[in-house]
Amino acid sequence: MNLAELQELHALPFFELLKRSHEVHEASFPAGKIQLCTLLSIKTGGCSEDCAYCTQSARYETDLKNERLLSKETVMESARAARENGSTRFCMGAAWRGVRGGTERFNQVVDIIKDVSSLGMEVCVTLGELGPDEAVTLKEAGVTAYNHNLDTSPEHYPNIVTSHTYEDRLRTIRNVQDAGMSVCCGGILGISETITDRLRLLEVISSFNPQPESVPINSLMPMPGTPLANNPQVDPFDLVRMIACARIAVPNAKVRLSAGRTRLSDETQALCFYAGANSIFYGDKLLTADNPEAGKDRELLAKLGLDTLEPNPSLEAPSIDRDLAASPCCSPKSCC
Ligand code: SAM
Ligand code: DTB
Ligand code: SF4
Repeated sequence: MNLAELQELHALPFFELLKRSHEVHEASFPAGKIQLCTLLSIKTGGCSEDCAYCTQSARYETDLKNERLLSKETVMESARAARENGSTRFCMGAAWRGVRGGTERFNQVVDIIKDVSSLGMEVCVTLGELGPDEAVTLKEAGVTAYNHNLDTSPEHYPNIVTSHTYEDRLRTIRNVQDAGMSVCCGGILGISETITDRLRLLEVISSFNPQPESVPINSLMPMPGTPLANNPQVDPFDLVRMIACARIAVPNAKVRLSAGRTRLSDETQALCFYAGANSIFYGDKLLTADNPEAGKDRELLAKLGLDTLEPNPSLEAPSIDRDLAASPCCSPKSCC
């Protein structure tokens, strides 16, 4: 979808937008099913990058304690617990600029992934920048999806991150797609962006070939010590509108209501699910930040009569549309 189409959608009366996005959702997914995903930070803090929202950047003075890469045993313990608690996707995040084949840490992560992928859950990792060879290695190790967010528009990105570029992010996404992994790519609201920035993000994401398999929508959790620590909370209606636009722009993707749920009312979350969100991070912790308690989420889903999505560990990446131009992942005019 192009920017003009997205702007037209976004400007609809709230309930008209919700009606349309709900129809798209019903056409693409079984009614009333939410995917539960568990996140684990396998390498916390000390990151070289300067993402202005992130407590894991080494550039800011935050309360976060840096940690080494977790052992395989520790990760497996969390992964087994996640499966027992009903999660069907296990996402491992590392605070790195990226990974390079042949290094000790890459080999260790690959070894961890091989074991986690034997548990029958979808395996998602987010390790930063990847080259083509690293992407193939991760695919072969059993990764189902690679999370690499664009976070905002190409225009606003340099205001938020200066240590790598939007182009770098797009290159990694292309490598992930070429290796046959699904792409998980979304954004973050509340980082001083305009509505146009949000819609430009959706314009870029919706022009990927293939479109991403999942689109996480995060709301800023302001982290003391980071440049965005004092940013105001996102208007809940704006969050719902963004979810609805994402659902329409990327109809077959799981739209994940991601960071920031601790500050949302049950009613706002219910509107997000109606608008097309069908996945959440489940468990008391995200990477470093708080998430609603699992019991509270179970209660909310039960109150709304929502069920959970079955696991699909053999999830195939969406296929590339060969009839479209062989652009990396978005057409130059809609991107950078
Ligand atoms: N280092 C990897 C990378 O940059 O892709 C992976 C981890 S990074 C923490 C993954 C995503 O988490 C970011 O792209 C951003 O959307 C989200 N995120 C990070 N800090 C956040 C915060 N304080 N509030 C909300 N979302 C946040
Ligand atoms: C995504 O889009 N959100 C998740 C996951 N992908 C890796 C991360 C949210 C991080 C929230 C801040 C924290 O826990 O430090
Ligand atoms: Fe590092 Fe990722 Fe945080 Fe940026 S978002 S500082 S790359 S961990």
